[in-house]
Amino acid sequence: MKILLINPPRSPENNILKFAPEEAKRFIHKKLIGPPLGLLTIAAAVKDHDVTVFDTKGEYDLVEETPPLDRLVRLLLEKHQPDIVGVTVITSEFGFCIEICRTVKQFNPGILTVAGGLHATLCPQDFTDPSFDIVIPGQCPHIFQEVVRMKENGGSYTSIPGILINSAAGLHRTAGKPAPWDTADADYLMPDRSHLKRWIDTYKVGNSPFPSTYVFTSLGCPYKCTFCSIWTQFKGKYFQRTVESLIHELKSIDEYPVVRFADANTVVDETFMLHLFKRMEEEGIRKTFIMDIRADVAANRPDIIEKLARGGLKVVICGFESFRDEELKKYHKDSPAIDNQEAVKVFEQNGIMVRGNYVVPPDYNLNDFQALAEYADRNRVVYAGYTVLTPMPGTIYYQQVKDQIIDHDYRKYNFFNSVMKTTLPHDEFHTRIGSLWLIKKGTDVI
Ligand code: B12
Ligand code: SF4
Repeated sequence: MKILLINPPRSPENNILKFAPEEAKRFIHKKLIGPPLGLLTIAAAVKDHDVTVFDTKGEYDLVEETPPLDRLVRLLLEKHQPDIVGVTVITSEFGFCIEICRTVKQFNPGILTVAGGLHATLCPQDFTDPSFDIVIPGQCPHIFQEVVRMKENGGSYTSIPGILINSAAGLHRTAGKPAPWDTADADYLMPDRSHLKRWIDTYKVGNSPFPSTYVFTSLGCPYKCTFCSIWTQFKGKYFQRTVESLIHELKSIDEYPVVRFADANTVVDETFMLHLFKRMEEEGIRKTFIMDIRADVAANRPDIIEKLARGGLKVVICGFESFRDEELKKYHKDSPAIDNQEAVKVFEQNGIMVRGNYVVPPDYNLNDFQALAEYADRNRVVYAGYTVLTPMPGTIYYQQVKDQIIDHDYRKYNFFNSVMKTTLPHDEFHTRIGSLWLIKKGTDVI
């Protein structure tokens, strides 16, 4: 089978950038770069077939005059003549996934279109556009293998448990439970990064001359923050990889001197992390590491941060979220604001650059903005990010406020646009968040 897996482009919607004062614009992050790990894992699962992965994000970064998406996809279809096209979907890129699948169906209705990824897991009911044939929620490399087998052998997809089939009769879930798949451990499949050679030079963060890649050490999260879709994606379960499988993966990615751990919360099992760093030392693995670490971990266990720093940890992304305990409680963050201050000290003592992220609720008034600015100023970090508290579909926060949502355009669900009514006038709210991006120590942008 010829399989074409497409990573959709980024959503261009960014009201913080649009309304920010000129002097802040250069600091506001415009694009996150990184490999589509999900698609690369799916590619690894069907490697015996003729598989092509196309990263449109990488392509638009690499070649300025890349044609618009529909034209680009048509060119790909003409070149590869696939039997199956797969797309990976997060909420803000859902519209582009529809555009990709519609272009596929116009080109050749016989091509099977398959959607997977976070949004397919949390909101499979959204995939009613006739251009989608099959939706596979969850960690599903084994199910995708079955779909490919069925396409090859001409059987009926209804016999595959755990998928959604979209037809003229509507979107229907097949009966039965999918076979278990131990995605982080026994069944772990290493993402096939060989597909990314063309775009490797675009995967550079900030001023780094070296390309970076993502590696996940775990999936899910044991915490339950109301605005977060990571724990809901895994129904609150947490899956840790093994140290030796990580060592194997890290040894196989020499071309990437910078590694960002993709876990949204990297240090959950402290013993595991220390063991991993000890094994890296034994194996002579020397890389620069970027991690997401909760403030309470740094505040409570400075000894761990010290050891990780010695092993190559250079940048930490830390979700400060708020400077007010009552807000942190409301978000179920399970970590008071004082931990943010402590964490900054611990990271800095160890030479680690911090990217601290605050989320700004739509009901902030002028006094709230002033108080946040003063706090952020007192606790300056090298890179600071200020985004909008957004009700991502599939989160508790979405359930709490869904009746107050006024903008249902998914392209805006990327933390850079308010989709709810703001207390301040809409444009001013975004301008004020834009101004906050000036409050930081460094001059680089990541
Ligand atoms: C790596 C990553 C990225 C990478 C690559 C994503 C891509 N597709 O290009 C980059 C850096 C580009 C990225 C960008 C963004 N990201 Co991001 N990213 C992640 C991260 C850290 C890890 C995801 C991951 O790799 N998981 C591991 C893989 C193996 O799991 P998986 O993706 O779920 O894939 C499995 C299944 O879902 C399935 N699957 C996946 N795709 C497909 C496709 C098919 C056909 C099939 C059958 C199955 C299938 O099979 C896979 C293997 O089992 C997550 C946070 C996290 N820890 O989960 C955020 C996350 C997914 N990102 C998020 C966001 C919001 C963004 C941005 C919009 C942020 C921003 N404001 O800019 C941008 C998007 C574009 C932009 N504006 O720049 C949110 C999504 C929220 C939501 N509900 O939509 C997350 C959850 C982070 C968060 N803070 O909440 N991201
Ligand atoms: S925000 Fe971080 S700590 Fe909270 S549930 Fe999500 S990943 Fe876990």
